[in-house]
Amino acid sequence: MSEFKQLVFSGVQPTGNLHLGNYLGALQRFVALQDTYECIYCVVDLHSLTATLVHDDLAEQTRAIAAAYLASGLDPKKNIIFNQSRVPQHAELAWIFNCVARIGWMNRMTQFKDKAGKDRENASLGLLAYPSLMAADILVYRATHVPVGEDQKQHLELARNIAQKFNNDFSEHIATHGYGVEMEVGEERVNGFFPLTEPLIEGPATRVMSLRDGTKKMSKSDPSDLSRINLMDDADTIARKIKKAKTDPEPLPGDVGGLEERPEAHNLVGIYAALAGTTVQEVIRDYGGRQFSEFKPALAELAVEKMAPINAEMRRISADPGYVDGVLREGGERAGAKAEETMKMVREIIGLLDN
Ligand code: AQP
Repeated sequence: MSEFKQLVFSGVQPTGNLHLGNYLGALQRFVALQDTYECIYCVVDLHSLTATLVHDDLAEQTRAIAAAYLASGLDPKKNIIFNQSRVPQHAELAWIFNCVARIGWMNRMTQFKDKAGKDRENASLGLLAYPSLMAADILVYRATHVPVGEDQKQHLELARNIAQKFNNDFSEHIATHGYGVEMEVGEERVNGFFPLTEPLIEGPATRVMSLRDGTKKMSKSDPSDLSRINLMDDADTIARKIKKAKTDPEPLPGDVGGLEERPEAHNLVGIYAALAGTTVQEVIRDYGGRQFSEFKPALAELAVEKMAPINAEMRRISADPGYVDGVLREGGERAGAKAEETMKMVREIIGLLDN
């Protein structure tokens, strides 16, 4: 029996300006994977409704994320690039997964706890069910690999739990229809309809931290703009934010172990390594023992060198919204055809009348 075909899926929400964390944790990785995998990259606009239901500029923000994908180097011919809401099969499968997943699983999600805060009873049902839609985004293509930042690890584990429960609950129906695929799970070989998708959380910047507080994730929703480098920041702004980045008074350590307990230093070294396409070890080899007054200007220069072309390309692409819409439309058609293939089988497995 055949194995699942290797396929990469990932997405970014249109909830504000993209920052260096999104770029290093996600976009830069997406670009690296396009040469070795078949890839589907989505602007997950339905997810953004869990943050704010009413957006005045959702279409603009959706285009901006797509422009960032293209400006970072994703090829719309090689990959499928589209926005989630164009393919209603995502929401259809999410509903089925809402009936597979357990409320207890959702309640344990740290992102839900963080975002709902103290007033959980007043959070939207969509915020609680978010990981179920994320599982559907991935599994409607039966994707095998998902490049994400560290913050999404728990959601990926939940997607695996959902896939496994669906495979178990419907094992007889899956077998009756002959839709099972063999896969390796640990030491065992098992048969199922959905793959147990692997997260790809790799490289020196899987969790880029705030420039103002090395213990907090760099985030679009941080009220301080100085906490992050936005993809649309100009060279002066990037340099100023790095200069103002919080650090401690010690020089950089002579070995990597010396970065433990120094979150701000660790963060800046990780950012440097990811931008330079090298490792934290190599950065420490070059800069160990140097003061931040030397390291920060080098980091600023590197960040400007890497980000300026992306920034310029984003501006160029964004000036032609017709082009971006065309990419998303065409990608949506290709994605929709693949998603419908899966959903036809899912409807049969479940026993929904669909003829
Ligand atoms: N700080 C980060 N470091 C590394 N990767 C990150 N990602 C986000 N922040 C970091 C990765 O970027 C991808 C897209 O994220 P998203 O926009 O879908 O969702 P998010 O994680 O909610 O982004 P933010 O900036 O943190 O937004 P808010 O402030 O709304 O919570 C994902 O792969 C994510 O891992």
